[in-house]
Amino acid sequence: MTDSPLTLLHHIGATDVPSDNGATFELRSPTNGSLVGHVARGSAVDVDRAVASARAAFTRWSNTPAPARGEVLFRAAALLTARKDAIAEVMAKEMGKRMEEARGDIQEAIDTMFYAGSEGRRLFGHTAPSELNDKMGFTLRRPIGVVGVITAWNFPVAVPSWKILPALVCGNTIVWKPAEEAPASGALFAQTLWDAGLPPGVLNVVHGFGEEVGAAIVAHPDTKVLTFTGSTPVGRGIAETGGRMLKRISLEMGGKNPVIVMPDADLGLAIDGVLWGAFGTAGQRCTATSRLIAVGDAHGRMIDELVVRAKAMRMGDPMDPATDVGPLVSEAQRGRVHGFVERAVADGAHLRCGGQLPSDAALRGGWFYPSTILDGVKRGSELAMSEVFGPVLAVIQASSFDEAIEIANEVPYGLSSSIYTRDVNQAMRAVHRLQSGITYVNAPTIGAEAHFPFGGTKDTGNGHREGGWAPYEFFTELKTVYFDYSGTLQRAQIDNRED
Ligand code: UN1
Repeated sequence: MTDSPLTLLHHIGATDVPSDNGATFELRSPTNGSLVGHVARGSAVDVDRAVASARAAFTRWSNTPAPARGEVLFRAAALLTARKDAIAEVMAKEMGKRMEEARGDIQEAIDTMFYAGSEGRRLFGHTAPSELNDKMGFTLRRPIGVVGVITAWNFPVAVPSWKILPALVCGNTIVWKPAEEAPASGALFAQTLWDAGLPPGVLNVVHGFGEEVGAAIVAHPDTKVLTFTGSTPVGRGIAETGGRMLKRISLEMGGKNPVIVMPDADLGLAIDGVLWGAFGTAGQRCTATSRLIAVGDAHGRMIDELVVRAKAMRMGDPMDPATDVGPLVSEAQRGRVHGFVERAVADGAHLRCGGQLPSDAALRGGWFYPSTILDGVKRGSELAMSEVFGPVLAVIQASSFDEAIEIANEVPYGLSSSIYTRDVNQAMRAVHRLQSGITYVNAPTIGAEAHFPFGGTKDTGNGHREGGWAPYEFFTELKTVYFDYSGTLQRAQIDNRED
């Protein structure tokens, strides 16, 4: 990769195109403010063209046999594997993810390519006997049409892959708005699909901002399916607009993910897990561990070491292997995170480490924020309840397993949760009682794998799951076929009754 700024255009049909009105925006590195590129800034006009292109491509793509659609993904997986390091560098540069984690982000998309590609040879339906002779029933999965995809910046390749790849294998065509904070690595992921032979118009990319491009995708009468990852307020707005238009909508939103540590746990393991869960990706994950619920004396036995280890984490350039924590994605995001910390302190929480903007000259050019631990966070307080999306851990004490479960469940979100214990009965009880889409036992709240369903309860989502086998139902219309080979009129519920 060269260091000269990139030029990023929309991709509509077979070609890269500028915005209809010529507008662009600057993409700057959150590490040092350097110019990463100039990006086309789309509007409703560009979305309209992209949707028309996706509609035009639908007939041919939806009639391509599903195994052949899957083979495109296998070819793309080989390309993405070969380009993994180069794309990781672009990702690290544009949104500040550490190289090791950026590679992991891309690996998750490679894994999804293999899973989704092979789904082209399944897309199973059901068969069942009919209540009448010489008749049978079965189901088929049919593509729906144009899917509008809107994604967040924190997993610029993995999360889009969870949406785009199943949608493609199911025979739909796509208009995608990557996050404006991380459009370049997303575009390189899309490029692997085009280079692998995805026909023109099947995947169209329009860059830009939510109010301009995202809103136009949501409101367009021809995007029959919408899939979104981002904040709960934005997701609610999408559900309102899309709901009125009877669109099928999958929303993946916030989290306030707890790790419960029981006194009988392997505390060394729990400390490793909490640090990785809370401060990996600088806490900028929907799944980040944002609450430690320490039960009984687990609190006193782990808090000091947790603080010492968090203090020792090195902020720095995401390209430097010695860095533990990269920058936050933007000045606005850092301001937001710091605001949460300041209000928590004012509310009586005990700041044990971090919580201050770094003064080190080497870090002043970027949006760095130290790993921060607040102890004694009160139940029901803002920091106990709200998603921060930064490297901030709220520590809450509980006196018993039951109280810990109650605290874990009292937030509006339900994405991921975790319990550390050596007691299998207690672990299994927690699995049943924790109100979240994902629960880990003796592991932190992050680390979802491509072949399992991902998503959450309550305000985290609207009932759908990405990952694994789940999205293939979402991206298809179920058709039930009754096949009567009796040659006579057979009336269900009537002709097979003796009474
Ligand atoms: C997200 O934060 O939006 O489980 C996705 C994890 C990652 C995916 C996170 N595999 O943390």
